[in-house]
Amino acid sequence: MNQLVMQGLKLNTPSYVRNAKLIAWVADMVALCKPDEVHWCDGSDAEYQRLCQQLVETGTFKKLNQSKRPNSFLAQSDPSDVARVEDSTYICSAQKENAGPTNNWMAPAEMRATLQPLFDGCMKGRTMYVVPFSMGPLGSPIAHIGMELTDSPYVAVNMKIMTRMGKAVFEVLGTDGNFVPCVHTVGVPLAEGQKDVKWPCNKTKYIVHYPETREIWSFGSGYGGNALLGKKCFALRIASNMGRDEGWLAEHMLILGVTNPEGKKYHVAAAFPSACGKTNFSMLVPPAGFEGWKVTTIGDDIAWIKPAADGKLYAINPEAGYFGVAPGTNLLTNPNCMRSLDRDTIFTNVALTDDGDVWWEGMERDAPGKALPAHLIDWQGRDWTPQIAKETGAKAAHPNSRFTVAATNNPALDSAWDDPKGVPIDAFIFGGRRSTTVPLVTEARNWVEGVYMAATMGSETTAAATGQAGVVRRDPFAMLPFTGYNMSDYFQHWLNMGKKLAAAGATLPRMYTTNWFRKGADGKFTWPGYGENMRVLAWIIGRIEGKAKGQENITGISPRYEDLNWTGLDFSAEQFNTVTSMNKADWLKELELHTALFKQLEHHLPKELAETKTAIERRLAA
Ligand code: SAT
Ligand code: MN
Repeated sequence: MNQLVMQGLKLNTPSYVRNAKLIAWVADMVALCKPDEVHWCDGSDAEYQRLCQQLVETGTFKKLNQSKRPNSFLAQSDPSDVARVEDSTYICSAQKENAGPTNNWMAPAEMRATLQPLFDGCMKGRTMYVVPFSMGPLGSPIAHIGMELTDSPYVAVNMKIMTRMGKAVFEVLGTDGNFVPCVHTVGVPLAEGQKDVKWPCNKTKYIVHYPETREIWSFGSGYGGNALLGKKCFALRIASNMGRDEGWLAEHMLILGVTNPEGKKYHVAAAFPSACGKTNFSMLVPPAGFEGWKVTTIGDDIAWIKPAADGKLYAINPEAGYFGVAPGTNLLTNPNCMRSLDRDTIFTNVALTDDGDVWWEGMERDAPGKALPAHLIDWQGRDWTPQIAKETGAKAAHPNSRFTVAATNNPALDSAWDDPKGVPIDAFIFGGRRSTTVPLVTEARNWVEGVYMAATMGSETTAAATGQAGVVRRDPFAMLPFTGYNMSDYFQHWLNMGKKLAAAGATLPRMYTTNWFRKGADGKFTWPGYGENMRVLAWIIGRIEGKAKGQENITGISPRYEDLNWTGLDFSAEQFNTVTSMNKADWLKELELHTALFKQLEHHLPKELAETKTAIERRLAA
C-alpha cells in the first residue's frame, strides 16, 4: 500500500468492506493496472443512473425516446467487437490434459508472462470499477460470490442488471469469505488529455481462466460474455470446475416451470447452444389447444444444479437478468420478452429509429405486411433504408445484437426464481440446431443413454461467436465453448452424478433431445417452433406422468403423430414425418461423426459411451 500512496493512488475502500484478502487483491491490481481512480460499486439505482448518464456524455450510450422506451439506452460497439472470441479463450490449467482437446491451453506461467505486460498500465487515464456480485440468490447454499475489476462503465451497468450486484455482497462476503477474482480491461489506456472513443477495445484479446486458482483475466473486448465475467467465464467455465470438485453441475441451460391443467407443476432444464432460442423457450406462451397450461421462467441461459438431502437435483439461475439475442424477437415469437423490453433495457448493436426507438430484423413480423421502417441508423451508425438493404443485404441490427434486461421485467417470471434453495428438476432437454437427421424429440431410456445423446449433440453454429455461422459442429451438452476442463472428464462427472443419485434411491430426471430446426425440401423450417414447442413439452410432461405414449427407435423413444396434441395447429402427418423421420444413410453418417468425436476425446472417454454407440449401431444394422 505504501507504494500506492507514493504513487498518489487511493483505493477509496468503503468502510463496510472488511475482507482483507479482497482489499489486498484490489491494491495489487491497482498497482498493476494503474487506473486514475478507483470506484467501488454499491449497486444503487442512483449509481446506475449516474453511470448511464456518464455513458451518454462520453457517447457510448444513446438515451432512447423516454416516452417510447423509458429508462433505456442503446450502445453500438466497435464493428470488430461483436461476439465471443472462442479462438482467444483459454483454459490455463496446470496440466494440458486437464483442459482437454476442446479448449485452447497455455501453461499458466507462460500465460501470466504474456498477460503481465498487457495489464501493466492498461487502465491509465480510466477509472477502475470494483464490481461485487453474487451468482445466485444472496447467501443461497448454491450461490457464489465474484469480484470484477473493470475499466468499462458499460460493463459495470450491465453487471448491475445481470447479477445481484452491490453493497449487500460485502455483507455475505464478511471478513474472510471467498470470491472469484475477475479482472477485465478494454485494453486501451488513455494518455494525458487523450479523448476516448465511444467503444474502446483492443485488437489483441485474451479471455483467460486459471481453473486451479479460480481466476479470470479478460483483455481487449467490451462485449457480452468476453467482458461480463459473471456469465460464461465464471458461471460456466470456472463453475464447471467447482462443480466437478464439489459434486454439482454448472450448465448452459434455461430453467422453466410448467404447470398442467390439473395444477401440477414440473421443472425442466434445457440446454441449447447460444442463439438457439433458450430465452424464447424459457418464456413460452402455450398456444391454442393448451388452455390451462402455464410456463414460467426461472432462468434463460445458465443453471447451477446441486443434489439436496431429498435426493433430488435442485437448480438455481445464477444470473439476475437476460442478455438475449434481439433479431427475430417479436410479439409472436416471444411476447413475454417483448414486454420485458418495454423499459429499463440496455440495447447493444440494434438499429436506431428516427424517433429514438430501437429496431431489429424480425421485429415487424408480428403484423404480416407491416412496412419496414423507411429510415434507420444501423448498428454501425450508418444510414439504412429498405432500398439499401435490398441492394447490399446490409442488416440494420447485427445478427448477434443483444438486450440486457432484469429478470424482474419478465411478466412470466416464476415466483421461485429467486428462491435460495432452487427448484427440483424433473427433466433435462438437450437441443441442437440441425436441418436434417435428428428428430423433433427423443426420450432416453436411461441416464447413460441421455448422457450419450447430450455428449454427441451436434449443432449448426450461430452469430453468438465470431467465425462462420451455419457449420455443423459437435457441441456436447451445448457446452463446447464453456466446459472449463477436459470434456471426457465432464461426461464422466455426469455419469457419476447419475450413479450416485440412483444409489441413494433417487428418481433421476428424465432426459430428452429436441430439434426444432429440421428443414423440408423447400429449405424452410418445417416445425413452427416458438409457442408450438409446447406440444413437445406437454408430451414430455405426459411421459413423466406415465400417460403419454411413444415408440422405440434406434436412439430412444419418440412420439408417433397420434401421441402429440394437435388441437389448434394445422400440421399434417406428412409434415410430422419430415421433422421426425430417421433415415439409415443419414444415421450411418451421423454415427461416423460420433466416432470422430469419440476419437478426439478418447483420453478418459467413459466406456459407457462407446458401449451405447455400439448398441445404437447394432439397432441401426438390424
Ligand atoms: O457469451 S454471450 O453472453 O456473449 C453470448 C452467448 O454465447 O450466449
Ligand atoms: Mn448462452
